[in-house]
Amino acid sequence: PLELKDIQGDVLVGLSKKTEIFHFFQIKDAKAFKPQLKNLVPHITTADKATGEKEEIKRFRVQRREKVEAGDANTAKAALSIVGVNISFSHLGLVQLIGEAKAKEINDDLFIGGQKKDAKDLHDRGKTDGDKFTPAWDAAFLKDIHGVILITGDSFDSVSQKLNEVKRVFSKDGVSSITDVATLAGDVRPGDQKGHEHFGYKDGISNPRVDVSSLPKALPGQTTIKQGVALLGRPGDDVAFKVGTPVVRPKWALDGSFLAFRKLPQLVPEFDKFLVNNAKTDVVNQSTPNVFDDFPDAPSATDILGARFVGRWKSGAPIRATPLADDLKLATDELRNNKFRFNKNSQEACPFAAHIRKMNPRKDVDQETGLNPHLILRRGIPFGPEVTSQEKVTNSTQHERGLYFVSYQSNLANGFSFLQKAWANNSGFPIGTTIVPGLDPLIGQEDLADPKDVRDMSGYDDDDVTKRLKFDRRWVESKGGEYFFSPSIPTLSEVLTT
Ligand code: N7H
Repeated sequence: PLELKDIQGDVLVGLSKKTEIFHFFQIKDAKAFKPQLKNLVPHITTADKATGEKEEIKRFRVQRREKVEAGDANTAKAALSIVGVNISFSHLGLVQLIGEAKAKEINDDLFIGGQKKDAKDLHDRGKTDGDKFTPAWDAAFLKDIHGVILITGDSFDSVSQKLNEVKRVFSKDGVSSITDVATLAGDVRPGDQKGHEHFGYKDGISNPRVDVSSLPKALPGQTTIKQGVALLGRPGDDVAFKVGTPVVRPKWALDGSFLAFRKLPQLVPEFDKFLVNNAKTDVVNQSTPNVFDDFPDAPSATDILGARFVGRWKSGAPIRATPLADDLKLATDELRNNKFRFNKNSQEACPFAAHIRKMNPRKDVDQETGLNPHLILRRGIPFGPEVTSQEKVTNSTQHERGLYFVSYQSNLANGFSFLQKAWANNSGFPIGTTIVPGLDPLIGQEDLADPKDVRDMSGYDDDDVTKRLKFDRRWVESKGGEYFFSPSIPTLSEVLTT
């Protein structure tokens, strides 16, 4: 049976994070690295530990609120320091540890090939030279990366301190067994933007629940996926597109999960400017008196257009349930904010191409065979500073910011890579609609080699959903990434260390 103590915490539960460091490395001396990896295991946050910590944080918050309400100012400032550690390896990293033949037993072509090889098919920007495609990525991601150490915590200080501690584990007599490739840090946004990504939309509302009895019960509208959609070697870990056909996996892959990492910078002022330029002018504006008594905070035309791109208002309220105006109560009510299904072949309430409809087409496709195998566990974090007043005035990005996207899935060709290629980048998805949906406005990438493939969508205007809107650019452009494997704890301590 599956045990939470055997699985890395970020996979099934998610590590608690205000700040997160991704430390990408190469293994320089595999012989020295292996026993050191064994020493790292006690530092790793397992799924049962992560569950306990989540509960501790909840209790802490409740207590703090009570104390604040009672007027205790000192307690209000109290912080809870929880630091998490996880580790994952690329195919090249596994080759260093167990040799090429054994590493290949994992039986996942996209993982074995690495993300750089998948970049062209993902429609990342890049250069073609004969048969060779080099994505326009940051230099670090063009290098060989063997693994990534994830460190999460409540402050940059505590995660940096932990990273130093972890680096000492991989060092003996001043000699390290690993070389740094890059250390990237992400942060939850400040103040009332906490939990929102840089375009301003609340993130982390919808994730599937994995069918494990010791995990919390599903919330209304939350899909429970088979264990094997997230974990290798478990029921539901199926051959790509062949539901019910288990992939052959080696024993050592059991309870591991593939981690897809993407560095996704976002052009926020440019995105905002496009919304302003293309918002309808005939809608009640925030500054004009409001005609709807029911909606004292009627949204601006710009907010409506943005919400139709995402499928949720900035607050997180789903437009399928509240298409005309935001609803803050609905947004924060976890019993209701996921409880909706799309109206098949209709995009009046929510465009087919809206990001959350493309990524989780509830009711547009068959739930068991067409949808559930493609659900992923998202664990990303924003990076970069807040938009400055100068950037706002000039409508142009001067400081890089965006999302460090992280997803876990048992099969990359069913999970991340599929979602990007088959749904986000595919103008014809969802299929069978009378109006061509178009691309996901946020992350959809057109084929740059095909002049006929345009980045546009229908359904942006709820008065005439046949109208199409052409996007003037990509507001999210991948700057790199890699596919990793997050092994189970037994595999970390027994297989990769000998
Ligand atoms: Fe997306 N955004 O902030 O606008 N995403 N996403 N994503 N995304 C979601 O429901 C965003 C990206 C998914 O179950 C929300 O939790 C941004 C990639 C999936 O209903 C928001 C970027 C992929 C869901 C965003 C980005 C996905 C989802 C709503 C890039 C996969 C759940 C919050 C910079 C290939 C859908 C929520 C569901 C939700 C945003 C990337 C997938 C607001 C800015 C690359 C599966």
